Amino acid sequence: RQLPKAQLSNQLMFSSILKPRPHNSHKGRYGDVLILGGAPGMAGAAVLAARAAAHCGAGRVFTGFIAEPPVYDSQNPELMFRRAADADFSADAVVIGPGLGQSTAAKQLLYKALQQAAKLVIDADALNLIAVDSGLQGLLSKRSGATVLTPHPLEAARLLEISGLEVQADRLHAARTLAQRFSATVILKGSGTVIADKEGYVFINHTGNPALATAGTGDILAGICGTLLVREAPAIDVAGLAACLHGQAADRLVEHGIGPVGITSGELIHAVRECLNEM
Ligand code: B4P
Ligand code: MG
Repeated sequence: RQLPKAQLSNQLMFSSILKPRPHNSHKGRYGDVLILGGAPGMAGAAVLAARAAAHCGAGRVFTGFIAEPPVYDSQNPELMFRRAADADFSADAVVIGPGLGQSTAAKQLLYKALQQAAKLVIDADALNLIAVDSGLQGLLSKRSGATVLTPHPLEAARLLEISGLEVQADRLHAARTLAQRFSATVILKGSGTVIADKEGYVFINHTGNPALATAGTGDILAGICGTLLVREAPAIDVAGLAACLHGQAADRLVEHGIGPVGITSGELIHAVRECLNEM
């Protein structure tokens, strides 16, 4: 069927990542994704990232909770839950941050995650911990595996030690500075998400709308990004695709009369899956 123009160009732009699944394939081929976070009172953030990972095609999704782990997720019982302290870091991609909190246990977990070879997405309180700890900053800058930081403007401001207003006044500069300072790919979130890497490449994402201005959507983006990172492609392309897909899903919900007010995480995650399969 006819694709809208924007969707067609996104498809061409990301065609190197969007390969069809061979008939004779198995879950081992699509990667293990490990989500780390879920402190007491914030377990839901880690669950949202894990659900998003499962809906983006991860072979297996493990979640390590700082809090006592839920027995299972009744909506997505294929997700595997354990204590963060027992997490197996042999996953292909690790997402650390959703609902992580800033406890000593959270900081220790982040130290460990930064020293692993796995591809890594760093979100939320993991970014806030890095902003105030030079040891963590040193480990981050030395990492050899692909690393994606997903700050919203306030998290970016903490990392750069400037105000949120200054970040917003020159979002391109803020994203590029973060990418260079921490030797990582950066997704600076918000309307007109900026994706930048340390080589100086930049994308500005035009999908998305204020339906995304609600709690939990950032956790979903982190789960999408971790899962797509398993694919063999430059981190900046993966980060661009993740932001594009996340926004496109929200645009679809609004087109269908769901939102912009009151979209829920489940609706967004299902729309992400639809957009990814169409792409
Ligand atoms: P937290 O309390 O740390 O919020 P959170 O747990 O990180 O929420 P969540 O993970 O669900 O959402 P996130 O923003 O990561 O901090 C929130 C506070 O930070 C706010 O109260 C505000 O003070 C500040 N802040 C956050 N974003 C800001 C912004 N853009 N400008 C100024 N201050 C800001 O992820 C949200 C996702 O939705 C991202 O992918 C984002 O790109 C997308 N999104 C949100 N609004 C959008 C829009 N209008 N258009 C397109 N995309 C949008
Ligand atoms: Mg967030």
